[in-house]
Amino acid sequence: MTHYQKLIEAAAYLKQFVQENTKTSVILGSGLGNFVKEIEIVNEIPYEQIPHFPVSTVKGHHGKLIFGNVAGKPILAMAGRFHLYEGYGKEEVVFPIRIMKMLGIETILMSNAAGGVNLSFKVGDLMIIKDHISLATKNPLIGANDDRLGTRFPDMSEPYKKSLIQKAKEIAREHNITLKEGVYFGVTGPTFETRAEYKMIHVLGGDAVGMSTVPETIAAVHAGMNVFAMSVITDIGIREEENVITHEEVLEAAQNAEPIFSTVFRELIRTL
Ligand code: R1P
Repeated sequence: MTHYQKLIEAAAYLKQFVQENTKTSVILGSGLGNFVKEIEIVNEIPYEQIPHFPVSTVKGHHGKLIFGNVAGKPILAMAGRFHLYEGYGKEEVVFPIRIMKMLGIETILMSNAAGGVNLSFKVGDLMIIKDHISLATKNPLIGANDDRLGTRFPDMSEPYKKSLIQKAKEIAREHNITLKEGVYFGVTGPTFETRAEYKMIHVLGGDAVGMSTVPETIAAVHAGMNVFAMSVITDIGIREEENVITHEEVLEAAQNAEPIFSTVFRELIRTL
């Protein structure tokens, strides 16, 4: 069965759960699953139930699609995403993104836990992703292009929609929230970065580094969808002192920042 046929089958199964006029989806990163408290849930579908859908294997990723309402707007939320380091191929990592397109989603709000590379960042900071560097991760569009999914050579001059970034900044001002802004450097993981790698990422222009989001954004842009993405800075790997990073610390830092993150996402959804 081709990738496209699998997408069609999964989308056909999910169509029954999609509320009318659902145009926005949310992807919840590591430790950010508590955003589901903001959702007035109508349906929850575990990934195992969805034909051809991968399953979440990472702690802090719940593994279900949630259909519901946030701020009175119908949304689709992915509580748990897929990463290349889990052993998934590029088509599996972006499978949900393409399903979203088939279900009528126009705008995806993505989140992730990321390591701080910008020396002015602190643990718990929220960073609007204004751009990304994809060179150290796998481009999901490598291989024969299926024109039904998008064009062979997608433009990437504005992967993260400027108008959405503008709205997020206005929301932050209104709620007295400080948001950083920067470039997300995508890697495959699962190893956290070495000191030398942190330095290299810094020199190359990365402000934060993480193991997700970039392949998803590329697939979303390929499909003609709008993307807004925000990182929670969960550790500062670039600092010189003794600095061991664990996934448990990443989850804890993300959970601590989650209420502020949730405010931004909820209020952004309200405007869409
Ligand atoms: C490492 O702690 C994990 O947290 C981040 C990294 O990418 C990695 O998967 O997860 P998300 O990007 O899914 O938030």
